[in-house]
Amino acid sequence: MYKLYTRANTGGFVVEAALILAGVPFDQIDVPKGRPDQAFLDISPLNQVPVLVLPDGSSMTESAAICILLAERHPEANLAPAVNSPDRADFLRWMTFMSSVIYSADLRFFYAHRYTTDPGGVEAVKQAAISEMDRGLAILDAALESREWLVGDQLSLADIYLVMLVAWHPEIEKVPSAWPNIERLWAKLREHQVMRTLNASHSMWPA
Ligand SMILES: N[C@@H](CCC(=O)N[C@@H](CS)C(=O)NCC(=O)O)C(=O)O
Repeated sequence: MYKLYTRANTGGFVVEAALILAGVPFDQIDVPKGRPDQAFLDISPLNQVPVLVLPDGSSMTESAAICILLAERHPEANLAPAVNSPDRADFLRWMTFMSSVIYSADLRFFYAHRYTTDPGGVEAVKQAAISEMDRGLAILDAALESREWLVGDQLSLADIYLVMLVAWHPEIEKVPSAWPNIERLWAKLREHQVMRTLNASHSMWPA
């Protein structure tokens, strides 16, 4: 059985969504923020969630990689375009783009003190992080132009990953006017039954 180490309103959101959509049973362990125990550090050396322990007992970090693996292991759930689908390249591209560009910009905003040795520089790190989020979201908004879904012609984990990231934007009120295509996707996912259920425990956005 899978075991998901997570915490509300973190990257564990999309992994939990993937497991639920795949219809596979899993144990969920809440990892409180703060001082970790050694057992958790052994599977997550950066003390970050999510961590997924696989049925064979091995474990992995990195939300995008976890999503890609779950989609591969549960093809019947259509969590992503199939490995040989023409849409696969877009899926891999956007998952990696979102985790490397936007998720990391979120971390620079929320953990700004880690990204400067100048105590007076924290605000500048935060502002630069917002600019980088905005640059990435503009690219994704353009990719969504005239498309219902980010990848292919149906919901995939890329859409859920994008909505998770946009929900963390520190200037959330600007989403509808700045990125109308992302807002359109988000509005649709806010009505999705699994997202509604998950949001009740994660409080990613106002119900
Ligand atoms: N690259 C990792 C980032 C994971 C991450 O930064 N998780 C945050 C929560 S969203 C965390 O656990 N932060 C605690 C910390 O960095 O101390 C991923 O994509 O899974």
